[in-house]
Amino acid sequence: MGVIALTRAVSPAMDRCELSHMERTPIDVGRAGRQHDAYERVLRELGCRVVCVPPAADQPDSVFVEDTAVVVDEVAVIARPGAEARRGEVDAVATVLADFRPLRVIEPPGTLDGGDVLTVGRTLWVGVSRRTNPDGAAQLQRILEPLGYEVIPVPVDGCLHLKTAVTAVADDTVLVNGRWVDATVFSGRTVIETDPAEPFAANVLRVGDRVVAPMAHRRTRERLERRGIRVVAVDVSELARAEGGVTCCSVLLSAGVEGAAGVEGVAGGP
Ligand code: CIR
Repeated sequence: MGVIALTRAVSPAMDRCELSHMERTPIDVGRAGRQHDAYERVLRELGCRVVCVPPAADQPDSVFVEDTAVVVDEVAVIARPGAEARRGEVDAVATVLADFRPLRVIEPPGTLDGGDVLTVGRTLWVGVSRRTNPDGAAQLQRILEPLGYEVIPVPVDGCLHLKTAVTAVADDTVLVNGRWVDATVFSGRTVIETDPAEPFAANVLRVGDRVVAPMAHRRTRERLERRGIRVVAVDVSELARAEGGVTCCSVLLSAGVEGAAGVEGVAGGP
């Protein structure tokens, strides 16, 4: 089964991005665009069909398309970003996703950023963070548990999203910065710690049997390679200045399970 990767171009207004845990430093938007092009090329080389959401020049963070949706085989859940300035990003993504999946929607007062959702098989860990509130996590649970998914809320502290602190590098293995998330919630799985000198290195993107990881985090890459994990390095240094990593710039979904069936919310459900 193939993989579709939704992406969205870098906005010329990216230097007005949201920032929570990082100092603002000048962003070379042209260079960010070239890095994003190279990222899309890598996804294609790894076998993804890249589908571009129409660009949003006036939405500084729109390249970080991951935050706008959570997609499983049965449905696409349209997120409600915790940063108010980002809420306008979701409509265009929903329009594209409607071609591939029935849509569900996170409704007020819930907030949820896709960057807070780590999916491995039929388990989803949801970071409760400054962006995703308990109501947003509970709505995701109400949407997905009837479909046979287990949804596990996890407190996140000190970083932007759950996936800033942890991602999966194999079905049974997670890459974790234990300073930002309690690694014991992944018990039963192998835990690889990021190199202490590379706190942002836990954000890697698994595509098939490869892991896409930022070039800047050499020591953590070497840790992964020593465990037999095949890593493809990409330069995302300008995107990182906007507090973005490699998962943020795409939404991956399995191809071949498409079906569209309208929109349905869950607020106020049982
Ligand atoms: C934000 O603060 O929302 C953006 N500047 C960065 C979002 C990164 N997204 C992600 O990690 N999923």
